[in-house]
Amino acid sequence: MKITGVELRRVELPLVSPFRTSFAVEHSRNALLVRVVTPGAEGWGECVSIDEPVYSSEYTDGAIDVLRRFLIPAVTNGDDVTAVAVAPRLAHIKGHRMAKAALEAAVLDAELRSAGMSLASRLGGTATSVPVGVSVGIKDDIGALLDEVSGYLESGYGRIKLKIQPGWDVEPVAAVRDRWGPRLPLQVDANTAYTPADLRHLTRLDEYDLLLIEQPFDEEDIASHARLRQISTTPVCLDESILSAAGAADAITRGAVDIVNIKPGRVGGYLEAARIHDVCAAHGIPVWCGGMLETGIGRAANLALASLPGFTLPGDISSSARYFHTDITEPFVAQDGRMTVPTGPGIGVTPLTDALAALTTWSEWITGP
Ligand code: SMG
Ligand code: MG
Repeated sequence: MKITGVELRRVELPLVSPFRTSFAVEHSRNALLVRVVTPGAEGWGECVSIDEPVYSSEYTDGAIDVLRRFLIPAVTNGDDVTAVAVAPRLAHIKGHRMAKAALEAAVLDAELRSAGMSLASRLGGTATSVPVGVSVGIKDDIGALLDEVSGYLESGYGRIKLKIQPGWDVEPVAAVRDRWGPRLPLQVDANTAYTPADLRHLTRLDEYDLLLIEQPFDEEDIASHARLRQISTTPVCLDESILSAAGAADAITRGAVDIVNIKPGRVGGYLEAARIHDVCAAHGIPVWCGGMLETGIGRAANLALASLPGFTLPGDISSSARYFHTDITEPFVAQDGRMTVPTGPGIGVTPLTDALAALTTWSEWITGP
C-alpha cells in the first residue's frame, strides 16, 4: 500500500463538565486526528496526548512536531507500507509512543478498510460487546461526588473508578462504599500522586475491597509498586509505568503488578497493545482497556482491542455523552454496563462531515517527496 498523504487535524470538544485528576483540570478535549490517504482507502487514527506534558512526557504540539518532521516522512517516502511495518520504520525515533500509535492506527485502519476486515477480527477479538465503566474526577466535596456517581449508576455503568490524590482517597472511597455497599465494583486511580512515604497510608484502602488501585507511584518507581503488593491486599494495577510488552513482562517478573491497564497510545499502538495482552495472558494477569477521553475514533478502536479474551475487567470506555455534547462520530452509548464492539471494516466508524468541520480548529496536509 502506498500512502498518498497524511492529514493532521485538531478538533476541540468542550467537556460537559471539568475533569479533574491529580495532575490537571481539563475543560475541553483538544484531540489530534491523523488521516492516512491511500489509493484504496482512507484510515483514521487518534493521538491521545493532551495539551500539556502532565500525564506523560508527550503533549499535542510536540506530537504534531514529531509527526510532521520525523514520523510521517518515514512512511510517505514512496515505498509500500503495511501496518506491521510502521513500528519498525519508526523505531529509530526514540519515545513519542502516542504520536507513533496514532500514525500506525491510521495506516492499520486504511489497510483493514481495503481488505474489508474489522480491527477487532484483526487483533483476535472474540467478544461482540464488552463491559465498560466510568472514571470519576476529583470533586470539591463528598456531596458533589455522590451526586455524580449516582448519575452514572442510573445511566447503567457497571463499574466506578474514582480519581484519588493525597487528601482525597480514604474519605471518598468510604463515602461511596457507605452509600452503595460492598458489591459495587469500585476502583481508584492516583496517576502517580503518591510517594514511597505513603505506602502504609495506602493500606488503609484495603478494608474497602477495591477491584484495584491504579498507578499510585511514579512511572519509573516499579519497586514501590512491588512493595505495596507485599503489604496490601488491594490488587495493584499499572498504567503509566507500562510502555511496552517487554516492560509489562519486566514488571510482572519483578512482582510489581496484579492487573494491567492497556492504553494503545501509551504503548505505541494497537499491535503492541495486543502483544501486552498476550504477555499478560501468559502470566495469568488480567487486563483492561484504559481511556484518554477519546473521540469516537479512538473509542471505536479501543472497543476492538477490549474484545480480546484477556480483557476481563471493565474498560474506561464510557458513552460519548459522559464527556462530550457532540462527538465527531455517531455517539457511542453504554447500555447495562456494556458497549457493542464495531463490526464494520477497520475501526468501523468515520467522522461525520458536519461535526468534524464544526469542531476543527486546525489542519495540515502532508505529502511525501
Ligand atoms: O477516557 O474515560 C476516559 C478517561 C479515563 O481516567 C481516565 N484516564 O490515568 O487512566 C487514567 C486517566 C488519564 C486521563 S488523562 C487525559
Ligand atoms: Mg490511569
